Amino acid sequence: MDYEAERVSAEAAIAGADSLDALEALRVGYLGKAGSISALLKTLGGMSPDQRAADGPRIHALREGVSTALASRKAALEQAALDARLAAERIDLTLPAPQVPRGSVHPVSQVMDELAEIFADLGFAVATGPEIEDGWHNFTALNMPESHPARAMHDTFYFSDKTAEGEDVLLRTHTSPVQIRAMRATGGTQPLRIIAPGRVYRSDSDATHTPMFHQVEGLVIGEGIHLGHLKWTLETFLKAFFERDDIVLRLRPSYFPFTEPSVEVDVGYANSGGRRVVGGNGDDPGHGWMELLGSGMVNRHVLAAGGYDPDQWQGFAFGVGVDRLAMLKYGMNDLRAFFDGDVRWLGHYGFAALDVPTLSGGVGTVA
Ligand code: 2NL
Repeated sequence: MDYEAERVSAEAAIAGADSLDALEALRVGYLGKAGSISALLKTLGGMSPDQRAADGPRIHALREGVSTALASRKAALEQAALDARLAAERIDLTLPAPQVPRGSVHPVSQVMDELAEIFADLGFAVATGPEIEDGWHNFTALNMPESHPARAMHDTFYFSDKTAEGEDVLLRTHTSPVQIRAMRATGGTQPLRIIAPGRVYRSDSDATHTPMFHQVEGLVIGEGIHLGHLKWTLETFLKAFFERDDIVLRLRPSYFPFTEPSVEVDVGYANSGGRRVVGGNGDDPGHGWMELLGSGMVNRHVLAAGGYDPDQWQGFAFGVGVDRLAMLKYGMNDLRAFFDGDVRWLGHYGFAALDVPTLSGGVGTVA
């Protein structure tokens, strides 16, 4: 038997195998249990010692040659299969990414950002402070002593403990205590122009009240500040916020413990298909007045509690509900939906993260 010719022909067949399956079929044909080379190996047992000494090395060389050829063809075919797969599954990393659902900015956050921007252009800084307050900063400093009926009217959430000074511990019912803290921080020596936006809490819950809501208060302190400054500031703010020039205000005398005189501010609106649209004179046909803000000149007791000499300094202040402002501007009608966290509501009323407010309208930036 010409083992060498057998090896050459086997190696040629192996080199010509064009798939891993064809190669496996060849392997079984040569080296499998019933394979031709396996059969040759079995003949060694029946040979004479001389013949075995002569044929043994040849048959083993044949088996070695075929094994090596099978392994190298297998590696080549696998490499070709991998190359083909890599070519087919190539990813273009420069293609635009598929759209994925994104979060959105809550209307309350959007309105707070708008307020901060409008008032920044009028020279107001944003002040923040603790939501857990003491009775002195939340009430006493605002001209509401222990016995004051307004204190009971605030539906306050109280904690069970007291401060080291024996004061009540409570959730702030308005952002005024932030302003008291800001006043005291100047030592009563400098004018002040701040807004204090944030969460406030009252134990009250129905269709138009939630136990947590958002308020922004504004405070200006200076020498010679008067009601005219208050009116101009609120008018300028509301025109910028509602993005219209025909905002008409009506100021009515009112009462707050922390301001004297106190002024309630109504804004004219038009009835438009059952919806109230801010703008126009409330006395005109098809129009009305809606209460929007509370404000007034800072009460001298409050100036004194803030560390200012009320004979030298004057100030005005105002407070407004942010949730209500958002509803009016963006047309929501159910306050409770604000805090449900329903992604369908958020998707509908939410703002894109980079939809930065641009409401400054040329008032001019104050350094
Ligand atoms: C309303 C009324 C108001 C103030 C808030 C204030 C703060 C200080 C001193 C004086 Cl530190 N006043 N804040 C003044 C008038 C009204 O809010 O109806 N808010 C929704």
